Amino acid sequence: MSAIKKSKLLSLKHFPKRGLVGSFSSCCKPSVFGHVEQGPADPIFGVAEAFKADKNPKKVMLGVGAYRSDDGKPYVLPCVRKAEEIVYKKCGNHEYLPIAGMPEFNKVAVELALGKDSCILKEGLNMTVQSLSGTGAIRLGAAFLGMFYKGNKEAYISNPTWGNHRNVFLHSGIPWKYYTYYDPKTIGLDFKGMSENLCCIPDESIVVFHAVSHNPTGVDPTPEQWKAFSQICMQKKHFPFFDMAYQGFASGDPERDAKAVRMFIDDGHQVAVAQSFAKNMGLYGERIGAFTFTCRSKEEVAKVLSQMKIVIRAMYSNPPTFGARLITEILGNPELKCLWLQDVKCLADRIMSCRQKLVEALKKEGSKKDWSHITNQIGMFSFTGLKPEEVKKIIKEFAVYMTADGRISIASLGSPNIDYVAKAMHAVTK
Ligand code: KET
Repeated sequence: MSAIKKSKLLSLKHFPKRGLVGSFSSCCKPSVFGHVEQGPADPIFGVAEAFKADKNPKKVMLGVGAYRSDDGKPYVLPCVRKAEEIVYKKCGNHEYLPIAGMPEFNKVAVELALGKDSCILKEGLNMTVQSLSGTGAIRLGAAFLGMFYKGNKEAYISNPTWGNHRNVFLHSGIPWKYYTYYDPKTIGLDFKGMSENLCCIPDESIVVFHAVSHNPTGVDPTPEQWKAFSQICMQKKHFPFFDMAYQGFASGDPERDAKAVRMFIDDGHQVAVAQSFAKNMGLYGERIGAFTFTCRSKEEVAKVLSQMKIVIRAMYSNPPTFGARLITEILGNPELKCLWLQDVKCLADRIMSCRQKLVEALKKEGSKKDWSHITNQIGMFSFTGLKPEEVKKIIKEFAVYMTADGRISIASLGSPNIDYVAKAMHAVTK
């Protein structure tokens, strides 16, 4: 028998018989994925899945941080609508972008973060690339540090933090550890604990800071406290890694919200800055962001960029165009930029007024608890202080969905649901 015939016989004999009603699940060859275990649902997007499945007509979704208009609908910023028209009229092509992204976009993005007058930008000491929104920016920075960082290759993240920080650093080959951040007793920053922690972790550690609007607590350091952290990081030679997902969202003023990042740079630190345009431009699904390392020389910028391009090429080759075109129009055109500044101020103001309204509604319901932290906190979220069993109860009995740590997206509150949410919060906390 020829070799070909022999191998044909072998393959036929070993091929599972699937009659007309047979299926791949009854196949006799064990699956290569047989050992894979069920993973836990994402602590944030998992809430959205549970919400979708709930049949309660009164259900309210406060889990994912996405801005809603007062009537609870997704909201497209007026400046974005105008930019869309301009982009469509320009009738651009669908060619690949360069690996590092659209150069015009990278320029306006980093200018927004560091300030147009930044010495770093004037001297060309920034390595900036376009990224897949804020998550993608952090991922690029982490991947680069995983390969090239010579200091203590551990990421110190705040306790608590945005749940995905752990994943992103771990998947980039960088183990993470917590530093003290939040004090549940004062519902504020544990300044002493955090300072002590930053002093006693190994020198040259990577320290991840929320540049503004700390997620999930809504508690930001004061300028004096930032100064103290900057000094500690300088003494300890830590590498500050800023996650800047909410520039403009906290105060309504993007310049003011960039103060911490700019202070660290002015103090002489080399930093990483991961920017997202999901929230401050309402471009969640467009996945548009930017990542910057500040360097010490132009030669260093060129070398770091060359390696970053290799990282990007291996991950996703090059980024998408649409979001970059929109942002370039908005930030690069003085008229549209002015409109955006008004838009982002409106978002921030509505969030602040929702905080107020929620506290008033809780009082109206008869709650005697002190809810002043809701109005003191800043940004998209409020860390309500609801305990895990209260969160379970509010979801089960009222279909008010939030993350298990009691975080609510204030930006999802509005006229149709605010009284109902207050009633539910009072019922589970009295
Ligand atoms: N950093 C922080 C602190 C953050 O809250 C988010 C998103 C991101 C980065 C990433 O955003 P991106 O969409 O990749 O630009 N937070 C909301 C959504 C999410 O979990 O992805 C949230 O906390 O609900």
